[in-house]
Amino acid sequence: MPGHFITFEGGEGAGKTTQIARLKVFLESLGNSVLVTREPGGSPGAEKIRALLLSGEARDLGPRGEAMLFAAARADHVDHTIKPALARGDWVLCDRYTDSTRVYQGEAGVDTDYLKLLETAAVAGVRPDLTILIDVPAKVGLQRVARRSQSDDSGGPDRFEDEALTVHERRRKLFIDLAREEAYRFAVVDGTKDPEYVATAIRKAVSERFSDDLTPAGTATAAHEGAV
Ligand code: T5A
Repeated sequence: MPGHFITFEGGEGAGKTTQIARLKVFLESLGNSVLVTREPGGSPGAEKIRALLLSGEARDLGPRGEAMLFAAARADHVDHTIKPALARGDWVLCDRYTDSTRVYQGEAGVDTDYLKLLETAAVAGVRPDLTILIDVPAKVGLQRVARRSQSDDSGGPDRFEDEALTVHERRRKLFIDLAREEAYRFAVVDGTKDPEYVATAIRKAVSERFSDDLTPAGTATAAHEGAV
């Protein structure tokens, strides 16, 4: 498909949403069409499943059942949002994708082969071209989330934030392990730095990975011709 698919991964409060917004502005400034989306969610059907998952209402299904719901949400998201956008030639920036399932549901004890089966069925061949892992110590991310909750009154921790610090640290390690195993598609960025530093590192990773594609086909020529 003609589009570009970039996923953002990391623990709670790593800064994914903040950095996706910045990368969108950068890509649009070059004349690209950008779609920002998220998981779980990103399509009407998947947003309904998101509400179930994050409220904790699905917790009684156990980690295997929750993994199935994440996969069902992903299948709907891929079919109704991601694939059409990539087919149009958009840059798709997605807040979490398959690596979050591997890490969160994997850490919760769901069998790796079972997760692979669900993943293959849900993504229908739609794999990220680049995955940005924003790495922060779990404590730093959780403190940011707690500060944000106090300032915007958004309530307490959701189902997956509400775990012991050791669980969050294990998730962080699993993300790092994945980035090492699949280094061909990962860029790891230090998320403890200030937002502008992190944004610069992400733009560098994107520019390196997509050096020939950052400007939509024809735009550079047209701009040049206009200038002459
Ligand atoms: N999940 C998800 C699974 O278990 N399995 C799956 O398959 C999938 C897809 C989703 C939850 O679902 C789980 C994982 C999650 O627990 P969510 O509400 O979408 O939950 O939550 P998150 O994706 O974790 O999003 P957060 O909003 O919590 O974190 P972000 O987006 O990483 O962080 P952001 O940008 O909102 O920043 C958080 C705060 O920090 C500040 C921001 O201003 C904000 O206040 N900040 C910084 N402060 C200092 N320095 C920086 N560099 C900063 N960057 C941001």
